[in-house]
Amino acid sequence: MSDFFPNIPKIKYEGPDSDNPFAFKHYNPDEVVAGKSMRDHLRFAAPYWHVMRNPLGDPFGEGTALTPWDDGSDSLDNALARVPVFFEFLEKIDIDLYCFHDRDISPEGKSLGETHEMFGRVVEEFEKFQKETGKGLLWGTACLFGHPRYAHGAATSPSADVYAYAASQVKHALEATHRLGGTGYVFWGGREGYGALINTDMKRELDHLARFLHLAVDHAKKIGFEGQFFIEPKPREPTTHQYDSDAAACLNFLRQYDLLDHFQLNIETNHATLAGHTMQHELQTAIAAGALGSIDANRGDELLGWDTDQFPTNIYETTSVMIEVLRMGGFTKGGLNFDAKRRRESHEPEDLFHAHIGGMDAFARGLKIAAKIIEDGKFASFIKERYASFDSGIGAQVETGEVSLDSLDAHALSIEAPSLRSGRQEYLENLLNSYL
Ligand code: XUL
Ligand code: CO
Repeated sequence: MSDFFPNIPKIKYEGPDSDNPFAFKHYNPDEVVAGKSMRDHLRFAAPYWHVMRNPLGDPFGEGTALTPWDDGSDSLDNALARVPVFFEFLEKIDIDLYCFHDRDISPEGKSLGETHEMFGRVVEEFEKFQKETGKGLLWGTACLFGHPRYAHGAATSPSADVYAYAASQVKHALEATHRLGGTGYVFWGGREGYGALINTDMKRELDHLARFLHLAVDHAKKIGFEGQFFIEPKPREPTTHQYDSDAAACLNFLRQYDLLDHFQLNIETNHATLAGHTMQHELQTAIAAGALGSIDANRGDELLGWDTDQFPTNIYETTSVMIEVLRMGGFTKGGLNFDAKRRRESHEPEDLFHAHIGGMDAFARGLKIAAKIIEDGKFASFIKERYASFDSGIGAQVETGEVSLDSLDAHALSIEAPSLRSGRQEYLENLLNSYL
């Protein structure tokens, strides 16, 4: 394999005492934690859009990323030339899986037919490199938000022709995902929302979106794709209001339109915080509905308040994420996709490695700490005890549905007024810190 990162060695585990910046200090892929290797627990994936296509611009300045392998053109040849670079990156960073949007791996052609043709050619190249390297696809998706034709939405566009274009892209992206053995397919509805209600028929747009997702489910059946469909919630950015604004909104939509059997959620940390929730809140909301599927691992900047897609480095947060992942019994078709980019100032290829090493080590620590917390069972037994009044007597009857307002009224009248018990939040926060 050619060498696009000549000064970067293959990244290996050297342990917490190592001062080699190009080594893992905590991520030891084959080490077994809670009955499974770290590699299998964490199922890391790298996103093509950030690793290969993000120029690192911001709203006030152009991109800074140094990409000596890229001629800067939107040609098919350039798209093909990027593929070996990406697979070399995956090899060196020791990440087994990746994710892509159709339009970040191949360009838009002069016609839709030409676009699909070029896409097919690049997918062939991915297939070849997957075979050579043993890397696999976590999930694919279609970019239904970048092109100006989607300015009013894709599946929620007021134009039926735009809707058909979007459907055509999904058909091809889904078929490519199937061909590449992807275990999932994501919908992130970047433009599926509105800028203003004054020109919008919300009910019709929601109906169209649901129909669109059903069409994808039908097509998956037709082609034999058995991967998992995911919706990725995000509030605002880019639209004023996005229909998939948070986990609860997505679940309600999926339930209303009879889609809950076919979809799970792909929860992203920075989207959770933009929605005014913690990541753990979004994860628990999804888990409570049996619908947590996958995670886009990153973090926001508390001082900025937009989708900065930074690499996850906060051990407190990675621990809380891994507690939820372990509690749900681990990933099946999902994984931890680093939907994260370097800062504009970190523009050299080696920064890609520092960024991913940091994210992987932060999640490795989170995994180990979470496993210990769960093994010790102190939090679980505290919470169990806190709800113990529902384990027997009137509480148990509430849970089994054997009560009425009359029987609860009679019970309340027959007892002493309930005493107030402490929730011990600060005690538990101290206990949590003792593990970190
Ligand atoms: C956008 C975002 C997307 C999805 C895939 O904020 O997170 O990159 O992950 O479309
Ligand atoms: Co994402």
